[in-house]
Amino acid sequence: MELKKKIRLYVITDGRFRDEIETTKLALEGGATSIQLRMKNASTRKMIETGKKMRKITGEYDAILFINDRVDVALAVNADGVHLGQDDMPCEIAKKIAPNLIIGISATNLNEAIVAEKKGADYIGAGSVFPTTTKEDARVMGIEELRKIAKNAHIPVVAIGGINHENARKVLETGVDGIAVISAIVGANDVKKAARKMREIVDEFI
Ligand code: TZP
Ligand code: MG
Repeated sequence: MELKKKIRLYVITDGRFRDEIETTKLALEGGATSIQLRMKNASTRKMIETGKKMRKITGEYDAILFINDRVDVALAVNADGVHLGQDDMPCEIAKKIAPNLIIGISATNLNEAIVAEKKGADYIGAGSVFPTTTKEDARVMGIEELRKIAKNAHIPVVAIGGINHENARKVLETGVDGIAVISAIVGANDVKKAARKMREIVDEFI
């Protein structure tokens, strides 16, 4: 299946809400199509250990596994891809080191999205669409900037930041190819149900 289809419901782990492995299983059962391992304060050893387990589970669901920030960990656990922010390893270097990894780049505005595409990114993570408390330094771009990115990009665009079951339709209407979610799914009491409900919304559009 092409990347564009596989990123339509992209769930990102957050140990502050729930254990990464439990999140992976429940989100996939609910219909997530991509999972990202995001561990901001873990040791490399712990990240690899967790990523390996996630590799096995995502494989069973034919879902994509991304690793946040770390090209080395993505290679070590045989992930499908890596997600890099504006301060992480530059896209062109990551591509050289890991030519077979899918590379996602974060963009907080249209210009960053255009540059990411030029540098060879495979998809764009566009956000934060709405205010969020999950990422401390998140910059809010709003729906109109997101719409511009969705319209101008020639690579898949995944919207991120403050997306929940109430505002997801507004996000999907911009023409993005997927939504990335932390708190509205990982922070829910019933992760599987929250993922399923979100997948139903996504399926109305994509
Ligand atoms: N990047 C931009 S906003 C964000 C990240 C990782 C946090 C998304 O979390 P939530 O809880 O879905 O707003
Ligand atoms: Mg990063």
